[in-house]
Amino acid sequence: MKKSLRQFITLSSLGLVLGLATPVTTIHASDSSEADSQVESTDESESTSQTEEEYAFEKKVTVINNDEEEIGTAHFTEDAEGNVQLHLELSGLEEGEYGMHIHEVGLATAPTFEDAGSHFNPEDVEHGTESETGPHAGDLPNLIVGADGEVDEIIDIPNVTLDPEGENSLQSVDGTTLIIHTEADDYTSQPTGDAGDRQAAAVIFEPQEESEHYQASDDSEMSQEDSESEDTSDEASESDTDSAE
Ligand SMILES: [Cu+2]
Repeated sequence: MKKSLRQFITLSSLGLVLGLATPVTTIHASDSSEADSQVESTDESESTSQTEEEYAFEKKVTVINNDEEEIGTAHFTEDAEGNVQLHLELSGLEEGEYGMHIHEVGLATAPTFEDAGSHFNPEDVEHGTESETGPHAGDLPNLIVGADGEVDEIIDIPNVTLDPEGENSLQSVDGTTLIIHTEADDYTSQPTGDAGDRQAAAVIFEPQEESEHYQASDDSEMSQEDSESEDTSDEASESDTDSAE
């Protein structure tokens, strides 16, 4: 009994010693861990974007062809300095050189993609890098597709932003669409570079509610699919009127 008591005392005094010692270390520990966690937390918020290479903004969209088949992705990114890039990964294209632009409406209905409108040109200048006042903000270099039909390219887009508050923002009221044409852009012909028809497209940003092009895409799809629920809501509104009477 005595032994165990002594052991207890020894242990508890040891604990005291440790207990005395620990606050000192804890202060250090908590100080450093706080500092660590602060660094970590700032790191974390940065690292979320850091994993995406510090993108301030990004938008990844699916590219479709005239048959509405998915042929790849277009990944738009903007770093903290406002440098916008497009990483284009496509497959199944025919070998060739094709005009490529960002167009001014965020709609792309196959097969023609005509609803994407004209080139994105918020500064109202001429088309093409070889024009006097151009190029359009949405003008891009021709896309070169090799014999394998694959594209894996990073393209700088110098005169736009993904920042909805910024100038020449791709998040414009009418939205924006990436279009790949069937012919090469000659960089001079007005207003389109004589790039032919449209063989592929990717809506980058859809038209916003205040746009005349706004289609409430998801909702309208929903209501088309759920015509039953539309009926019910009609009934509900009818019964509302009934009850109001
Ligand atoms: Cu175009």
